[in-house]
Amino acid sequence: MALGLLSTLAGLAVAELVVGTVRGASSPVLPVGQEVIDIVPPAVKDWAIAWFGTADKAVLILGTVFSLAVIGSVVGILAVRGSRAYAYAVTAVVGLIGVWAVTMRPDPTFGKVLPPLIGTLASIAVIWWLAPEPAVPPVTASPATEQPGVAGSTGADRRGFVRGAATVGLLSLVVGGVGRSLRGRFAVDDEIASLTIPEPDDPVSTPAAVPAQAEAAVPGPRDFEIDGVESWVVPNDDFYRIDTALAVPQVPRESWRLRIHGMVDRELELTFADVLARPMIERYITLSCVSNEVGGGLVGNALFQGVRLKDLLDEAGVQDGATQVVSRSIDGWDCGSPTSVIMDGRDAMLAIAMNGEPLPAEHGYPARLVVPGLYGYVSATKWVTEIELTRWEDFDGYWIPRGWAKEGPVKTMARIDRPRSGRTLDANGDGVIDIAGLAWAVHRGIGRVEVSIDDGEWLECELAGVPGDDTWRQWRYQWRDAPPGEHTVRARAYDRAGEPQPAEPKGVAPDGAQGYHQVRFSVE
Ligand SMILES: Nc1nc2c(c(=O)[nH]1)N[C@H]1C(S)=C(S)[C@@H](COP(=O)(O)O)O[C@H]1N2
Ligand SMILES: [Mo]
Repeated sequence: MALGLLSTLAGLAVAELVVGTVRGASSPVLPVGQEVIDIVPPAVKDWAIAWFGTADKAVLILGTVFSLAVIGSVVGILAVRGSRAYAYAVTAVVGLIGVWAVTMRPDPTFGKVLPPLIGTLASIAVIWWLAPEPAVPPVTASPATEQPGVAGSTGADRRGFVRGAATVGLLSLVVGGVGRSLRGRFAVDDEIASLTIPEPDDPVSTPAAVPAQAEAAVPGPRDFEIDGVESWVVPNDDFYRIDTALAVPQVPRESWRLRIHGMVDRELELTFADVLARPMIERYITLSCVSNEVGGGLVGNALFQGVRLKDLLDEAGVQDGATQVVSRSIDGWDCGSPTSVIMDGRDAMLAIAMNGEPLPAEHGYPARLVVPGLYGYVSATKWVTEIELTRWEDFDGYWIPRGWAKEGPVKTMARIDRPRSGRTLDANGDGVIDIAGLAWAVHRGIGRVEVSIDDGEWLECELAGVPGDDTWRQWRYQWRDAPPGEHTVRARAYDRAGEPQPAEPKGVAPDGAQGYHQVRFSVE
């Protein structure tokens, strides 16, 4: 068993070394896990997200490593029992799965196949070196006879094995460590830190430049700054992250290109410098995930800067009948949005900055799409490299065959941040309890929020200011003379047109959760 684990370790370590020398290659564990993500039925994935939340990736990687360890142990037992041929065969099959997974990823290159290939060879070499010779000379036709009975192999000598094992173990750690540190060369952290974002031509601070937004703007503080309520702007480090990428794609901006093609009059290909040289807008936009449960945290508001998608598409010349804008990322993920939505004048953009900084790698560096009013899964492609104009019926994005709706407008929703469920609150000195949270109806705007305490009448809440209709809005209700004991509170929002959020409770699939957020709490 120890032998098998060692051969697995050595294989992974050598693979890691290869990863450190080939740009774009990844540890074999990742493509395999990635294939698992793409192949498992949607129900399993929903279950994983529900159980592990954003730790689902770590769990999957651990699971893959654990499976490798189990298989490794079996290989070790096989090898020690004298069935070396089986040990080699199982190792080779595992290696082939690794190679296969790489070839299934977008843009497979020869270099990317090397880590699982060379890693497998290393595993096999370790078995060959450390596995004992069969005690009984093999009968002809036994699998073992197919193996070269090399004189140098260590044989059954226990001390020899321990020495060999220690050598392999140590070497693996060193080799793996060197690979890890070499790999750091390919990370984009440094170039992100050194990127200066030009001033936007149409900044958010001069509403005059934003007629549509200015009309919907409401003056006043955007943040009531109430304890326990999420801040109106979510800092980049706290912003929720959802994607199918097991390892964050590291895309150097020098190599990045955006190709706009399909049903257009002129194909465009932009470099990052081309994007920087274009007129840019700056807007607060609330991004939300279709997998967000009622009351959940997969939603956030940030200041995005970038080039209007409409400008780019107008330049390319959208042809009649091109009803779908398909966008693809460097890691093969894709989605489709209605052309009519992208072109209707809203601030859909190719974003390169978030909250005044270059896009963080996790949020799509060097460039991503953001479309106010659509859930991320049908619009917000990170690490975007391709935009294709096509017909609505001719293509379905990544999540559509997996059971999600093809159109994904963001549903109106109110979330209670304070009190938290199960919390006990003290009334303020003046006997007031703040009930507060956030509400969003992205691109329609929030017009009203109400709460109902202990199933009582609906009470109108105070609303914070907003720059326009594309962001969430803080709200609060100051509850006076709250009696001690157990209470419940529910909240509901209306968009600016007066449309209330849907009341009937529904889960996240296929088109987003709905229903009123309710919180139980007590007052002392
Ligand atoms: N390349 C890529 N882009 C993607 C996704 C993805 O899986 N891959 N997920 C989308 C989904 S479902 C959401 S909700 C948003 C989340 O963006 P964020 O991680 O910056 O918050 O990104 C979208 N863009
Ligand atoms: Mo999402």
